[in-house]
Amino acid sequence: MDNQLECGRQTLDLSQPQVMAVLNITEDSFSDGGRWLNPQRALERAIQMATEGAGIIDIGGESTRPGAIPVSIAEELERVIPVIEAISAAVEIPLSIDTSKAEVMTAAVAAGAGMINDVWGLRQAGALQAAAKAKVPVCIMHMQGQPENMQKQPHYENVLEEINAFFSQRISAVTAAGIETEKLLLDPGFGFGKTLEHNLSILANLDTFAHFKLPLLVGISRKSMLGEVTGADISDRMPAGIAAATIAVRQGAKIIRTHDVAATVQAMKLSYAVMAVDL
Ligand code: 8Y4
Repeated sequence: MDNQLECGRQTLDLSQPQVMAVLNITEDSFSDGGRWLNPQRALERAIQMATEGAGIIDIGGESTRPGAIPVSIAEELERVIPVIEAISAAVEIPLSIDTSKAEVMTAAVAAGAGMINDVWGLRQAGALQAAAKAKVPVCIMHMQGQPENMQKQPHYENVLEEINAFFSQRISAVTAAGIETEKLLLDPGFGFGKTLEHNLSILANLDTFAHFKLPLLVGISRKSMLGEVTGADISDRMPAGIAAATIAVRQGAKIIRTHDVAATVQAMKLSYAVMAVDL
């Protein structure tokens, strides 16, 4: 079959749009309030996500929201490794590790993760080498600045051109480190060093990244751009998130990272059914 992404022992079918379910194992995550810190609760939620039709579960132990406090390697390992072990033994779908730290990438893949999702695009110490050794797919996300200060004064001459140039540069660096191009996914990083205007411009023009011929992943769910446009607060942004996901898949996005699994899966099924119409 074509368009199958091999994620370690699992496969992700990219012949149709897939939902990446967000599972935060953090104490300070304002979306989940730390409810998934306990491995048992995380496992229950993961089983529910898989049942709701998620194609992959993204497990993160380090909050990357603007202004978040960095987490130590030991703390991050303690949070995510037991959860990855438990979930990979219980669910069939691939797991992704949301981390920028080389040590966490290595341990997470050994524990059963089949993809690396790095908001730093493998720019932190040792990450290129760790990802090359892990031999699993890697999502390269664009971020201007760093989580501590990225929303201070985001500035671009041309946001689309600059993200394009970043992707080109990272593809070169990553392939030079021995990672196959076929293992890469690209993500413009909504909200990571971007104003509302930048985010809307990226969403309106996502198809400008199609020329790389790599799967596009996007994460818009619950983000402030949705609140800025609609006035809805964080717990009330799902309809706007669904609209954004639909706009993205219509332009070729293959993976939608979201907190709202069942609703997004349903919307993606409808979008794909319409996209498959050939007359
Ligand atoms: C409410 C809840 C409001 C969460 C904002 C947020 C992306 C990502 C994140 C993304 C990829 C987030 C780890 C930020 N966003 N990875 N990670 N793409 N690949 N904020 O857009 O969800 S964390």
